[in-house]
Amino acid sequence: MRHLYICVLVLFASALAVYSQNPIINYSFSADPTARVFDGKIYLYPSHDIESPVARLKDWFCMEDYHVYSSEDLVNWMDHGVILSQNNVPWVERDSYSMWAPDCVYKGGKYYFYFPAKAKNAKGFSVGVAVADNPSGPFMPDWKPISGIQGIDPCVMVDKDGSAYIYWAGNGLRMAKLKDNMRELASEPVLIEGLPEGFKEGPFVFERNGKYYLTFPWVKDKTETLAYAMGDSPMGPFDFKGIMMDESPTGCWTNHHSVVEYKGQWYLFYHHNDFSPEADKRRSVRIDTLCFNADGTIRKVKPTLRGVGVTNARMKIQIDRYSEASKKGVGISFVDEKNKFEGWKCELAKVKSWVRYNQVDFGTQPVQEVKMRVKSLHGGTLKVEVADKEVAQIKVPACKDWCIIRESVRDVPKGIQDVRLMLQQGGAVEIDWLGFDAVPWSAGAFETHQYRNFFAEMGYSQAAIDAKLNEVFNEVFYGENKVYFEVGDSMAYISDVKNHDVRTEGMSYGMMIAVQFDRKDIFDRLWRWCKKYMQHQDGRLKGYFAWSCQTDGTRNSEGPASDGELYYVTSLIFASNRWGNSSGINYLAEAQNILDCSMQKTGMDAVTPFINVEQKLITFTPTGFGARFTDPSYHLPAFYEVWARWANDGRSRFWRECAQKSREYLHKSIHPVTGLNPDYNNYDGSLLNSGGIIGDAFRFDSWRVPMNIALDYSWACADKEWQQEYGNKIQNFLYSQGLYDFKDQYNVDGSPVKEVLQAGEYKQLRHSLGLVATSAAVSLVCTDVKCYEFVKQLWEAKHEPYEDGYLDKYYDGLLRLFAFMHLSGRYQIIFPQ
Ligand code: FUB
Repeated sequence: MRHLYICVLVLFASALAVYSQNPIINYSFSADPTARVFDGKIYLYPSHDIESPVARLKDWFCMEDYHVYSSEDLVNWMDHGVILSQNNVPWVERDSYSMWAPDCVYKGGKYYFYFPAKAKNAKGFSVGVAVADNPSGPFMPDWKPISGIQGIDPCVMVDKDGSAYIYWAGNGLRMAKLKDNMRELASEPVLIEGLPEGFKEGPFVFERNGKYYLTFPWVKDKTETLAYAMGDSPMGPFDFKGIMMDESPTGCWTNHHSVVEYKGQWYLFYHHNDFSPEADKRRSVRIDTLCFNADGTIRKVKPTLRGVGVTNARMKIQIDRYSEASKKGVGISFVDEKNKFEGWKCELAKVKSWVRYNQVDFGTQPVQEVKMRVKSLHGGTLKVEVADKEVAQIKVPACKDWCIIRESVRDVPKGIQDVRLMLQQGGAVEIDWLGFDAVPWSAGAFETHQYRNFFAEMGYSQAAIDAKLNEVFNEVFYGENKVYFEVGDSMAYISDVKNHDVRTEGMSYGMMIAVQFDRKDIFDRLWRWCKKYMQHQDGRLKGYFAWSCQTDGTRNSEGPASDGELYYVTSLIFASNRWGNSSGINYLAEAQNILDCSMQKTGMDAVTPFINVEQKLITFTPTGFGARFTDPSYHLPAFYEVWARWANDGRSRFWRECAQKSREYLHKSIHPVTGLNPDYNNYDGSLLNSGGIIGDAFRFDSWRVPMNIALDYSWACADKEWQQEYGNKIQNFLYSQGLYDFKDQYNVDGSPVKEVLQAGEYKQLRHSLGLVATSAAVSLVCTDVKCYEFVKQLWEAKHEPYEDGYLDKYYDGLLRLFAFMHLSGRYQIIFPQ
C-alpha cells in the first residue's frame, strides 16, 4: 500500500509538466542517452548512430560525432548541433567512427564531457574529456585521453561534497576517484565486485536519499536488461538488487541508460531500435517514468510508446504512440517503409477496436473541431471520445491515399484529458495523426523538408490550387496588371507602378519568386538590371543598392533599404543551390560580395553593415540616422539560417545568433494584446515616438510581419509557442474589426489612426488585399479554427480596383502571390541540389 502511495504522488507530479512520445528524437538515430539537469534545463548527451559510410562497420556501431539536445519541458527538444567530431579530437584515430557512449558533468564553473573512442596507435578504447563554459559547448577536447582508463562508457558522478568519481566498462565494471582537475585519476582503478555473471557495460551511478545506485546493462539471458545494485558510498560495496528494465521487446541487443530527477519526477532515459527494426546498431532514445519503492529499491520500468507527460491537443497527436489499446484489431506500422523517420500509423481493423492516448491538454478555451490524417479502402466511421464521453462521429470516406478530414466536436472538456478513438462501423481505417482545431506544423522544413499545403487541407483540389497559383503568378508577371517588364534580351525590372519607380524591395521579391518557381530566365534578367543600375560598384556604398530608381535606371536615391539586401542575399544563395554557379552568373559569389562589402563597413562616412553588428539586428538602412533603428517587417530569422548554412562566408555562427536575436526582438516589437507592430522601432522593440506619420503605427510595411512569422515557423519552427500565440492574437484582433472589413492602418494598440498614410495618389483607409493576404498566410501557425476563414477570404478575393478606382498592382499583387505560395506549400527552402 505504501509503495502504491509513493508512485501515485510521483505520477501526479509528472502531470504538471509536459513530456513527449517515444522515441523522442525522430529525425536521426540517437543512443546511449545521458540526461543531466543544468540551470533548470534538461540536457541530453546521447551518442549518434549513423548508417555506416565504411564497409567494415556496416553491421556494427558507427558513430562519428556527438550532438547535445536541451529541453525545458521534455517535449520540445532543441538540437544544439554537433559538439564534438571524431576528426577534431587530436588523439582519436581518424575515421574510426568510434565515438561511443558519453557523459557530461558540471564542476567549478565548467562542463566536462567524457567520451570513449579508439585512440591513435593504441589497442581498444580510451576515454577522453572535452571542456566547455556552457552545457551546449563549444567543447575543447584535451590533447590526450585520460591516462589509466582502458575501456568504454564513462560515467562521472560528482558527489554532494564535490568529490568526483569515474566509472567505466573495461573487462568488468571499474571505477576510480577523479582529481579536482577532472582530467586525471586520483586513485588506482578498481574492479567493482559482487555483481552477478553476465556481460556488463554502460554503468550509471547516481545518489538518492544518501544511497548510491550503480545501474548497468546486464545480460542475464540473451540480450541486455537494465539492472542495479545499491551501496552506501560512491566506491561501494554495492549490493545487487535485480532488474529495473527487461530485455528489449524489439530484440535490440544493447540497452544503455541514465536516471535523472527533473522537476520532482524521476526518469529513465534508455534506447531501443524503434526506427531500425532490422538492424539493432541504429538506435533511438526513449524516456519513461521511474518510481522508487519506500525502501529505496527501484520498481521495474515498462517501456511504453506513449513516453511520459502531456501532449497539446492543438498539435498533432501521434495516436500510434497510444497508452492503451483494445486486445484485438489494432495494428501499428511505418507510414513509409522506405523512410522510417516519417513515423508510424495506427490501423483500426475491427469494429469496436480502439486506442487510448492519455494526458492531452485541451487548455482553457473550448476546441471546435477534430482533424485527422486518414486512409481507408472502403470507408468507416470513427468515434472520438474525450474523458470517456463521445465528442464526435467521423465518417471516413473510402480513400486510398492519405486525406485530411475535419469534423465538429461538441462539449469537449477543458484541461488534461484522455482521448479514445474507436472504429464504430465499416471497414478498416488507418490514422496517421489527429488533433483539435487548426493543428499547425510541429517541425521546421530545415529538418523535415516538408511544407503544409493549407489549401489542400481545407479541401481545395490540387488542380484548383495549381490553377490559382498559376493565375496569381501570371497576373504579376504577364497579365494586364503586370508589374514585371522585360528590357532588351537580357534584363527586366519590377516596378512599383503607382509610385512610378523600381525598388530593391520589388526586384529582390521578384528574384525570390523566380527562384521558387525555377524561372532562371526571370531571375537572371532581374539580377542583371539590379547589378547594372542599382548596385554601387565602388565608393562608400560599394556592394549596396540604390533603393529606388526610375524605370530607365536613373537613381532616385543612392541609399539602400536593408530589406532589399536581405532578400538579394537569400535569393542569390537559393539560386546558387538550385542552378549552380557556372551558367553565366556566379550567384554565390554575388551573395558573398554583398555580405562581405557590408560587413567591411566600419561606420566611417556614416555607412555601417546592414545588419547592426552589436545588436545582431537588421538596420532600417545602413546609412546615417536609419542605422539607429529597425523595421519589424525586415525580420526574417529563417533567412539568416539559410546564410548560416550556405553563404559559406565564414560567419555561420554570427548568422545563427542573428536569427536568435531577431526572434527575441520580434517578441518585444509586437503589441501584447492586438498582435500589431509598428512600421519602425528601436532595437529594443520600443516605439520611436518620432512624431512622423510613418513609424509608430501599423501601416503598409507592417503588413508583412504576419507572413514573415509564418515563414519562420514553417522553415525553422524554432519559436513555435510564441508564434502560435502571435498568429492567434493578430487574427483575433482583425476578426474583431470584421473579417471582411478590417482596415489596413491602426495604431498598435488597435485604435484608429489619426492620419491616413497615402499610397500613390490615394489617401484612404481600406480593406487592402495585401493585408488580407498576409493575415491569411499567418494561418500556417494558428491553432484557432477561424484561420480557415482568413484563407477562404484570400482564396476568393479578387485583385481589382477598389471602389475609388485605386489598384495596387505592385504591393498587393506581390503580397498576394507570396501568400498563395505559402499556403500551397510552394514557398520553400532551396537546398543544394
Ligand atoms: O553505443 C555503443 C555501445 O553500445 C555503448 O558504448 C554501449 O553501452 C552499448 O550501448
